Parts: sequence; structure tokens; C-alpha cells
Amino acid sequence: MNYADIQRLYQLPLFELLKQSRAVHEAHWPEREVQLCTLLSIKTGGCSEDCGYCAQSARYTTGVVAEKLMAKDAVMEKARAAKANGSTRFCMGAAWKGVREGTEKFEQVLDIVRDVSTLGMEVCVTLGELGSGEAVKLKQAGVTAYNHNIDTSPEHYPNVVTTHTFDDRLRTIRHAQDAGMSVCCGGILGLGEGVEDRLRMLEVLSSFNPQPESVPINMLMPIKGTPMEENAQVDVFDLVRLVAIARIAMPRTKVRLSAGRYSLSREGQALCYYAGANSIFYGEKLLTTVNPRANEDLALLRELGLVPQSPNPAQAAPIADGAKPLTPCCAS
Ligand code: SAM
Ligand code: DTB
Ligand code: SF4
Repeated sequence: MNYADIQRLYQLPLFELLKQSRAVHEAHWPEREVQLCTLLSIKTGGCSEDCGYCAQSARYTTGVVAEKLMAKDAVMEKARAAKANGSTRFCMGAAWKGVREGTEKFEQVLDIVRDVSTLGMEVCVTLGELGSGEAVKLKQAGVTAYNHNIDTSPEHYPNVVTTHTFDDRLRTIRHAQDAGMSVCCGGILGLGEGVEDRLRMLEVLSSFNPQPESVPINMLMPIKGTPMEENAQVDVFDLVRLVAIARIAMPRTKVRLSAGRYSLSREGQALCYYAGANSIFYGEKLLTTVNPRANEDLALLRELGLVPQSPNPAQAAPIADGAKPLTPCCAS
């Protein structure tokens, strides 16, 4: 969807926007289902990158202590618990700039993925930059989705991160898609961006071919010690509008309420579900920060008449539309 159309949606009276997003949601999704995804940080802290929002960058003193890659048995224990608690997706995050074939750490990750993929959940990893070879290996090991966010607009990105570029992010996304993985790609609200950056971010995401299988919408968790610790909180109606526009611009994409849900009221979350959000990170910890308690999330879903999605591990990655250009991957 182009910028002008997205902007027109943004300018609609809120209830008119919600009417449209609800109609798109009802036409494409089982109305009551919400996917529960569990996150696990398998390698925490000590990251070389300078992402201005991140607790795990080694450039800032945030109180996060750098740890080694978790052992496979410990990861499997968490993955089994996630499944037992009703999650249908297990997402493993690592605080790395990226991974390279032939390194010990990459082989260890592949080994972990092979085992986790036997449990019958969707397997998502977020490991930073990938080349085409790494993407193929991850797919073969059993990864169903790769999470790599564009985080904001291309114009605002250099104000947030200087150690890699927006084009680097696009390149990794293309490698993941070319290898046949689904792509989970979204962003963060609250990075000091303007409305136009938020809408540009949705324009870029919706221009992907294929569109992302899922779009996480994070609100900044302000981390003490980072350059963004004092950023203003995101307004709930801005979040709801963004969710609604994402639903309309990417009808078949799961829209995942991500970081920042801890500070959203139950009513705020209900509006997001109504607007088209159909997935959440579930469990009381994200990577390093807090998330609502599982029993509170389940209680809210019950109260709203929503139900956790049933497992669907065989889900195929979205297919590109042959008549359109593929996800942009920049010059080189
Ligand atoms: N290093 C990998 C990368 O950058 O893609 C994977 C881990 S990174 C922590 C994954 C995503 O978490 C980021 O792209 C960002 O969208 C989100 N994130 C990290 N810190 C956050 C924060 N303080 N508030 C909200 N979202 C955050
Ligand atoms: C995403 O978009 N959000 C998740 C997941 N993908 C990896 C991570 C949120 C992290 C929030 C900050 C933290 O816990 O450190
Ligand atoms: Fe590193 Fe990812 Fe955090 Fe950036 S967002 S500092 S790449 S862990």
C-alpha cells in the first residue's frame, strides 16, 4: 500500500478506521484466535551494535550482564514448558550483530533448532544479520520464521543505529525469504520518530513481496543507560491506529502485540485485538524486560471471548507475487 493511501487511513476518524480494519480482519482470519508465542533469550547482552533502544548493546551500561549461549538442554526445557503452557511458536533471540556459517556458535544454534523443531511448534529465531548460506542452513535445520525488524522508517533509522544500515536489514530479510523461511518483521514505536516515520515503516513492510508472515509492533521499553531512556511514552490510540492500518495494508499477516504490552491497560489491549492484532508474546519475560503474567493474559482472552490459536507447525511461508518486484534488497 502506498504512502498516500496509508496516510488517508491514518487521518480517518478512529471508529471509521476500526470499522475498516475489523472488516479486513473478519474476511481473512478466524475472528476469535490469538497466537501465543514464547520468547527466550538464548544469548543475552554484550552485543557489538549501538541500537539506541537496546538493553543488550555493550555500548551502554544498562545492568544487563552478558551471558554465553545457553546449553541445548536448558533451551529444550524452556521450549517444552512453552508448549505445555499453550504457545504455538517458540522464538529464540540472540544479542549478536549476525551469524556466520562454519563458526562454532552457528553450529550450536543449528543443533538447538533441530531439537526444538521436533516439538511441533513454529520455530522462530532472531540472530541478527544472515547471508544466503546461513539462511539456507537455518531453514534446513527446521526454522519456520526469521525475525528481523526494520524497526522504523529508512529515514529515521540512522538516528537510531549507526553500526549497520537499513539496507543491511533489508538484505537479511531477502536472504531469509529466498531460503523459504517466513519473515517476522516489524518495528518499535517511541524511538523519537514522527508520524510520517511510522507510516513509512508500514509502507515499507507492506511493499515486501511476499508480505511478512508476521509483523511485531513493539512499543519502546525505555531502558536506563540507553540514549532513549527518557523517550516519551507512546499514546495508546496511536498504537491502535498503527495496528489497524497494519491489518488493512497486510491482510494475511499476523499482527503481533509485542514489547510494551506490560504498560497497556486491559482496555487498550482489547482495542488492539479489535483492530486486528492476533498474536502476542506470552510469558512474563520478553528478552530482558517484563511482560504481563501468563495467567493474566489468558484471563483477558477469556473475558473477551478470544481463544489461543491451535498448533500449526507445518505452516508454509508466504509465496511471492510473481507480477511484483521481490522484497527490496538494495544495490549489492
Ligand atoms: N540482535 C538481533 C536483532 O537486532 O535483530 C535480535 C535481537 S533484537 C533484541 C530483536 C528486536 O527486539 C529488535 O529489532 C527490536 O525491535 C526489539 N527490541 C529490542 N529492545 C527493545 C526495547 N527496549 N523496546 C522495544 N523493543 C525492543
Ligand atoms: C520483537 O519484535 N520483539 C521481541 C522479539 N521480536 C524478539 C523482542 C522484544 C524485546 C524487548 C526488550 C527486551 O526484553 O530486552
Ligand atoms: Fe544487538 Fe539486536 Fe540489541 Fe541491536 S537490537 S544492540 S543488534 S541485540
